[in-house]
Amino acid sequence: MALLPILHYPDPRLHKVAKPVGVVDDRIRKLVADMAETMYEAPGIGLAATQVDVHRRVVVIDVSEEKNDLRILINPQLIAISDEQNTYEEGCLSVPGVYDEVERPAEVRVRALNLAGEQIEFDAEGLLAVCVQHEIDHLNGKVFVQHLSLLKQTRLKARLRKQERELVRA
Ligand code: QAP
Ligand code: CO
Repeated sequence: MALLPILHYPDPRLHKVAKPVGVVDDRIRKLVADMAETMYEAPGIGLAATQVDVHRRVVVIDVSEEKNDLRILINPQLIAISDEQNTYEEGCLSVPGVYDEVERPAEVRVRALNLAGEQIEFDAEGLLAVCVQHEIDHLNGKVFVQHLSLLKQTRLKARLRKQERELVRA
């Protein structure tokens, strides 16, 4: 097990599109173990491989209070989305300290592979639905702030670049 460094927005590598996993082998299982450790340590409720600079379609999620309900999604897809939309104040381990409201479908049906390489399907609503959609966005190179207005994105980029510069000098 190992903690993996997390990329921070506006790093251009966050916009790479991840490739599907062909075979769920030991390399993927090691990646999943390291991603789960990294997510729990942060702590966070979801992490996509893109955020640790691995451009494969792998996601880990745990939205439980007790942190004992790890979901591993390999090649996840939304196979149905509700017309009903919900708004949630999202954050991201790749955009620390920044939270803003994003509107998305309230309910989704998800298809993915598990660690055994078997196809799974489930319905998600509430926080889990938000998290699945947020993480699939990462695999497609999209960070949640890209759902915000262009004015907000421009201001945020400027602020985060300045912060990063000050950190480097300190
Ligand atoms: C994505 O986000 C998500 O700013 C997962 O300083 C967020 O785990 C899905 C975190 C909200 C659904 C709703 C953020 C940790 C963790 C921070 C996270 C921070 C420390 C974010
Ligand atoms: Co995120």
